[in-house]
Amino acid sequence: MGKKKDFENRLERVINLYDNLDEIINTLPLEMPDGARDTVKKMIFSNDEINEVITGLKERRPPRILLIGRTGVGKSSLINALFGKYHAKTSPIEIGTQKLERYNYESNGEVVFEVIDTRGIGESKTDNATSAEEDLKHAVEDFDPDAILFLSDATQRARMDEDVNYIKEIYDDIGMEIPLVTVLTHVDNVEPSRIKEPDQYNRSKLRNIESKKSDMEKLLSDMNVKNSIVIPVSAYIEWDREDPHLLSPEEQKQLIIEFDGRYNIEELIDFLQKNMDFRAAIHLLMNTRLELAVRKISNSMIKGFGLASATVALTPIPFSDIAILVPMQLILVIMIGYLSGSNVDKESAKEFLVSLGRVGAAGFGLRVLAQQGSKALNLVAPGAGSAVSSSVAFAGTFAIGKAAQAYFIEQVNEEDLPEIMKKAHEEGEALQSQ
Ligand SMILES: Nc1nc2c(ncn2[C@@H]2O[C@H](COP(=O)(O)OP(=O)(O)OP(=O)(O)O)[C@@H](O)[C@H]2O)c(=O)[nH]1
Ligand SMILES: [Mg+2]
Repeated sequence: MGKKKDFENRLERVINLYDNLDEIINTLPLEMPDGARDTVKKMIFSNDEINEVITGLKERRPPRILLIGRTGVGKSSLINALFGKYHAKTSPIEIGTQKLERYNYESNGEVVFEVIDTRGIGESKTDNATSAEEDLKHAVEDFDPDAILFLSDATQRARMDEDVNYIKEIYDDIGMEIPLVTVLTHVDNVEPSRIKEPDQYNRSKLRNIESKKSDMEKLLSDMNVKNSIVIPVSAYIEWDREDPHLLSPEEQKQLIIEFDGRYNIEELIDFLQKNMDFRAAIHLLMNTRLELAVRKISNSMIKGFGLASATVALTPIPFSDIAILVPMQLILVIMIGYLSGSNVDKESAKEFLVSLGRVGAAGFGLRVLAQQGSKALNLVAPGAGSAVSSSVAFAGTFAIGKAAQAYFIEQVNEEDLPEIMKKAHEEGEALQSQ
């Protein structure tokens, strides 16, 4: 089974777990006071963050990207560089009267990217500039891009002013809601241009790249283009056949990287995944950096369950907070287990939770677990003194989630868990005080 297929199966399991949460909660291997199971359900189902993650997983979809840049600046190359694979383009559909094309990138019959590509810069002014901008504006409204990538060639200083001028006009029109990235392309050609291996860039090359970046930043800020970060990249790849764009999609699929000159593409992916819609970000990562997709989902899940735990502490309930928190933590552990693809079930997740208590790491829940061992999970003792503060509840669940992530996903050794929990607990406390 392919890595991606395997990952899709794991996501299905997580989604299924959520969709059948009722049943799961009713059969958790815990003794719980009457009515506690309903409270657990309510706490999880009413949490916005958890909802958002699950909805994001269910509705994951290809990112929609607006690419702006001159002919030859490297728009098509950048997309292939993002994937590290040559993806065939569907036939472009022309939009409006100007050079505006819409197409998809596909892999194994599946759409991985939807793109609108505009070669507007410097080429539209002569004929009919107003209608070019109008076309673009309408296209953006219809297309609703997740991000705008504005490409400028790092080695063509003379053009940068013009490029920035153009982007400003567009940006003023389109508005500032959409993440804008100014991508400086062709940085492998920055002096000393003989150095092409990205891991061999020397200090003078790195300094020159840095200075191109500051030039661009200054131009943008002089033009009052706010909120655009500048990311210098090289999308340079030599494939095992020449003129890959002339090959058939069948042949393109077979292309192999002969020389990989890509530089800083990871930073671009990272910015995009952090700043675009969750549904699109998951899809992007599934096709580019699968491990990061897993971590992003589990991090969001941990945060969601942490916040739900904090809510428990703030809500008056007729039994001990712990009677609600421990089952929630157990469900979080099961979810992370499913996400990791390991063979966890309710029982083994419970054992994991108990063992966390046994290692005696600091933090809520754990202290309780440490004191009482597995008996702590026989949650029948309601009463006074059992309430916890919301920050303690958040940090405790957060730490347990991080420990599960480390153990199931990153496969760290059990001996390292106490230290990981301690750090996570501190991190959880710091997050709460923000
Ligand atoms: N050295 C180097 N060459 C690049 C880089 N990016 C693209 N190229 C080359 O530049 C040429 C043009 O790249 P494309 O990706 O086709 O440019 P484009 O912006 O899609 O051009 P149009 O489709 O005509 O608008 C190709 O020969 C690429 O191999 C880069 O980062 N470094
Ligand atoms: Mg192109």
